Amino acid sequence: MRQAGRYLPEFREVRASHEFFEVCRTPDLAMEVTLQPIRRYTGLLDASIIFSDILVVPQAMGMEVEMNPGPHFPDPLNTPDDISKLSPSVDVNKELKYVFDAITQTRKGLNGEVPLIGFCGAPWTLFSYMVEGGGTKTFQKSKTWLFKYPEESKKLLLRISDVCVDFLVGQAKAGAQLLQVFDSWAGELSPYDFSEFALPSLQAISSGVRSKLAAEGIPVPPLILFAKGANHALPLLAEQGGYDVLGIDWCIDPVEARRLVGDKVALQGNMDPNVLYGGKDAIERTVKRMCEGFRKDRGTKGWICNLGHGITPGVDTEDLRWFLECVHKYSRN
Ligand code: 1CP
Repeated sequence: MRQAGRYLPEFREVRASHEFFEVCRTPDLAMEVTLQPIRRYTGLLDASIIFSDILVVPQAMGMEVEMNPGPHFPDPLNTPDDISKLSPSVDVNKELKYVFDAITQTRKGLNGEVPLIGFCGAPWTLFSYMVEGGGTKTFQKSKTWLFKYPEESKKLLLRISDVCVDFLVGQAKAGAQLLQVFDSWAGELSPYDFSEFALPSLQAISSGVRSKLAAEGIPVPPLILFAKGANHALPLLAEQGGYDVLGIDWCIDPVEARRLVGDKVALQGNMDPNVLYGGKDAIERTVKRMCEGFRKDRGTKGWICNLGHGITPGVDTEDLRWFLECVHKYSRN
């Protein structure tokens, strides 16, 4: 997850001759970079994630997004009046067909080796990019919206949810076998504001995806939510979120996370990705402790081993292999 490709030389090679969104929009290229880690780490990975980005949803809603090298919106939503600049209705089957095509093609390319995860960004995280016009450390503009225009903010958040529902439903139909929602900036909100602004839009996604797929007689794949930094919300999300799996970052101990969610959900996580810079001994020690923390007898719902956020570009590919080998070794029992 998280711009993970960049640590791989074979990914950087593809990017040297293709723009970021060109890779997203070209099913052959999206499949190629999705398969790269699966090929390199044969037998060590249990799932793949489709190559795309959370920002394809704002694009589908009518906003221009550049990647140079981080996301940049030349014309962000400065005030609620700017909402009128968004497309009044979004036909995801037209606007995001390229993602669906990439998923179907990648499923064929994977040939049953590992399942394929589809994903989207969470409304609050997408809202912050659409309002700020890119990444931010202060969240000044998006917080101004929340506190100055709370009703308009809620409306926009739910409007983004509607697009996310159709997008995830389309990904499931195209062949995605799990669906993950990334709320990367959930931790920027107070517990009160998380419940007020982020939670309703996350619930709208889980309930919308479940009911729309059920209405068409299509099995609902497991739904994963990663609300980074919002560990305070784990009990609430386990109880009311509507997701099967909750991702956790490294700022919570696995035993504590399991205690907070009980047996309601599976957990996914949570090693600090920066441990990958610490060398083989540090990686082994940390993986061993993580596996012990998520031990099976601590809960009947499972654990998906993952990092607590994405792999950063400087990670050594052989240190990552060592991480995966340690996971297999210490999670066996
Ligand atoms: O030049 C490049 O290749 C850009 C690097 C890159 C990549 C490889 C970006 C730009 N996006 C991606 C792919 C991507 N993004 C995936 C596919 C799997 C993978 O290769 O990692 C996924 C799941 C994402 C999701 C994503 N994009 C998130 C949610 C997860 C997270 O990181 O918290 C977010 C916040 C984004 C926005 C984004 N896209 C790219 C960058 C550099 C950023 C973050 C910028 C910022 O910090 O604001």
